[in-house]
Amino acid sequence: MGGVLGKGDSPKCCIIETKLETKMVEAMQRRASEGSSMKSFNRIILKFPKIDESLRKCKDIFQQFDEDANGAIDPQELRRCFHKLEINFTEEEINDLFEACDINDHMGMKFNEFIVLLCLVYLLKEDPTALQTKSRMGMPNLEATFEMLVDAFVFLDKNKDGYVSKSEMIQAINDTTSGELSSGRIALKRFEEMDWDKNGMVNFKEFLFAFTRWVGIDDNEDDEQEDNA
Ligand SMILES: [Ca+2]
Ligand SMILES: [Ca+2]
Ligand SMILES: [Ca+2]
Repeated sequence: MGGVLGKGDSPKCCIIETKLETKMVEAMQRRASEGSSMKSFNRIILKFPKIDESLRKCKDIFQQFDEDANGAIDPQELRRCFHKLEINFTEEEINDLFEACDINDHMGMKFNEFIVLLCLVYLLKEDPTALQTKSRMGMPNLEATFEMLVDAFVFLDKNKDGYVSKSEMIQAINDTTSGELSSGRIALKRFEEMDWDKNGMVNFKEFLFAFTRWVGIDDNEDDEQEDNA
């Protein structure tokens, strides 16, 4: 199970864990070269409620593809979902995405995992040759929200390497809350919340999962069903 990591002696050599992560970072670097329309970290925070609202509406899409209504999207359901949305990913790419986003190893996408997955698809589907106006997934409203999230990440990733480092996070927050003594500590706390694998770098997937937690989309994780298998 999982990606083949090669020699894992040094944590630093494992920054790029999987082919999917490589693709994700490359796509983000391409996107970063276009720049960000975000002007400050505050602007990003001001957009939170709007992003939250839009992602919650995505629940309909989730329910539509959760064909057996068991509260999770399994690999078969995901394949049919991709087919319906005309997302032409290979079997391997779909499996990699599933594994990367199924963080609880339940063999099913929960709602917040599904959102993260769709947003990654949005990023990966970027076609530099396509017209700007062309919808990538046939869900323009949701895609506009995903674009905001990508844009926010690009804003934070000052050196455009596809990762947000701790110092980039501190810089972004310090620029916003000048003079506040606690701002550095808040930045660090935010960063630690995002950097799940504690490798000192936050990739877009980690950013998205942190985001769904901040806006409270995984609030209802408490009432997840017991596994009766
Ligand atoms: Ca299901
Ligand atoms: Ca960076
Ligand atoms: Ca990390």
